[in-house]
Amino acid sequence: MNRANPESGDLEAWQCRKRYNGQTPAKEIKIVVIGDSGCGKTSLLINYKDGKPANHKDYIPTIFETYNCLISNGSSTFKLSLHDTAGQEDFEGLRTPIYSDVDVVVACYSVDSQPSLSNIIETWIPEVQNYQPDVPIVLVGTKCDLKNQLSHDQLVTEQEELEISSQIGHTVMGHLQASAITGENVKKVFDVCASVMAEKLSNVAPVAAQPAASKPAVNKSSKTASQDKGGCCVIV
Ligand SMILES: Nc1nc2c(ncn2[C@@H]2O[C@H](COP(=O)(O)OP(=O)(O)O)[C@@H](O)[C@H]2O)c(=O)[nH]1
Ligand SMILES: [Mg+2]
Repeated sequence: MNRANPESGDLEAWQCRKRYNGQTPAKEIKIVVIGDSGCGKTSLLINYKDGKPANHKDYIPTIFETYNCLISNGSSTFKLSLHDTAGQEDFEGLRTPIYSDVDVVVACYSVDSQPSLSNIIETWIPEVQNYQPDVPIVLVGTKCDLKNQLSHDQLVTEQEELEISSQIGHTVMGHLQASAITGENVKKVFDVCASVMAEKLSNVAPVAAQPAASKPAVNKSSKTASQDKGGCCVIV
């Protein structure tokens, strides 16, 4: 999908508006990114916003301001409204207002942190579902570049990832691994969010969602292709 910031007034946004013939976005999609502190939420959002890989030396703000951009799959154009939960990880009372009217939740864990994966099911999903029981979830294993650097026992296992996904159940609409350092799958995370909404609006089961929504499984073809490049797998 193509994207541009409609408010920035920059060349890309102008080209985007021109390409869509001034078309009004079909819907604003509110996306909230949750997960343990340090798992890489802000980096993921910054990578998506800037369209380039993050650098370890880059300054990562604690708070990522709400960011709006247009995204189009050719037939529909959406305005994405991206919300970080920066700095609020330890304060549930501060977080809960953000769940109001959320359309899609991006739930992040880091592939080098088993506790961050466990907390998806122990903390994050129960909290979100307390406010929005049926909200679609896109599960994201962040920092997947570390899979090439760390030993097997320093990483969460695929079995553990699939178990958490299956425990969440039918609201998981996609399960990916991404890296804000290499940029692997970052755009895809938000493409999946938009396609979930597009399908929801057209009342058809999301294509990308079907395997994860029924029974999470590794997409063998994606995995093989990306592993060939030494990249990250897509678990949808
Ligand atoms: N290797 C690696 N490190 C990352 C990645 N994303 C974030 N980090 C690092 O993880 C730390 C926490 O990132 P941040 O985005 O602030 O996490 P947040 O607290 O969840 O928002 C920072 O030191 C980042 O440089 C990634 O994709 N790969
Ligand atoms: Mg942050």
